[in-house]
Amino acid sequence: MDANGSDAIGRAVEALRCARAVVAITGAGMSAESGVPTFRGSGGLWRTFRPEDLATPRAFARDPALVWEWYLWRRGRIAAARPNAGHVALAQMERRFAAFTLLTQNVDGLHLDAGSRNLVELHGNIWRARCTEEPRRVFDQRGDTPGEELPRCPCGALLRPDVVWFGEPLDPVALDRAAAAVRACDVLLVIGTSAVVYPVASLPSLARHGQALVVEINVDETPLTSEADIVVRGPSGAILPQLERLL
Ligand code: BV8
Repeated sequence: MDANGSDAIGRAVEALRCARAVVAITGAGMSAESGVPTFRGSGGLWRTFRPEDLATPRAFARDPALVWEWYLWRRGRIAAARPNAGHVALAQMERRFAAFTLLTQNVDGLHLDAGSRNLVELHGNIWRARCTEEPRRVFDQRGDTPGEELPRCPCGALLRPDVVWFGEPLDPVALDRAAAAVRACDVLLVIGTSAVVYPVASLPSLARHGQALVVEINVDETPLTSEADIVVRGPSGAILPQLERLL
């Protein structure tokens, strides 16, 4: 693990300058400076519920109205948010490397809004809804005004947020793409994630079994910190533009 501060930034820039393939994994901390609440950090979410209590199929089966209320409230917070300088820096980095893949756990769509294209939304996207009977029927609800009734598919079945809940598998194609990119990369940036949600939290060790150098960018310590080669302590909205400018 590296000393913090400018030395860490210098070493991260040096590693990136030599890299052909770079992967970035992002979590809720990436959007904190856009005003989107994180899950487990201070400030927290609207209710004292844990995501594990609301973001599950069982919670939806038990009380779909409560789960939709939570997601509609989150959509309201996200609709007011704009990509911050960290999102923009990652979109610019995409054009600087022969291979750059952005893997996000975030469902807020802010990486897309910032212009990132080689992007894998591993936990889905809050602006989409899908049919509970025909999962391939997906609807973009960005800009929709929620009605009084719970949203339903033309087939009559309830719609649900098109995100991955706890206890649900990630899309195997997306996960394979993520694992392949991580295995092949020279530098893995792990940004704004508490690194406790699996299987995404297992990706950094996959990178280290390859030849990758792991750089953690976070305001706090996480279970990954002791495993990272370089630890840059600070807000991603400030650190990422600094890294991008120095490349
Ligand atoms: C699955 C829904 C299997 C969308 C979310 C081992 C292996 C496999 C699974 C498990 C396992 N152990 C346990 C499990 C089960 C579970 C799990 O990991 N539980 C945890 C809690 C222990 N995993 C699952 O259930 C996964 N499914 O494995 O299925 C399977 C296989 C076959 C068949 C059936 C089943 C599904 C995981 C996805 C769950 N869905 N959300 C939504 O509503 O958003 S996860 C939820 O947490 C969000 O998606 C969020 O993105 C994610 C991770 O949180 P973070 O992004 O890290 O955010 P957090 O607030 O925690 O941390 C923010 C960080 O940012 C902090 O470190 C903070 O310091 C930092 N920060 C703050 N500000 C800044 C900053 N950093 C930089 N700059 C700043 N300004």
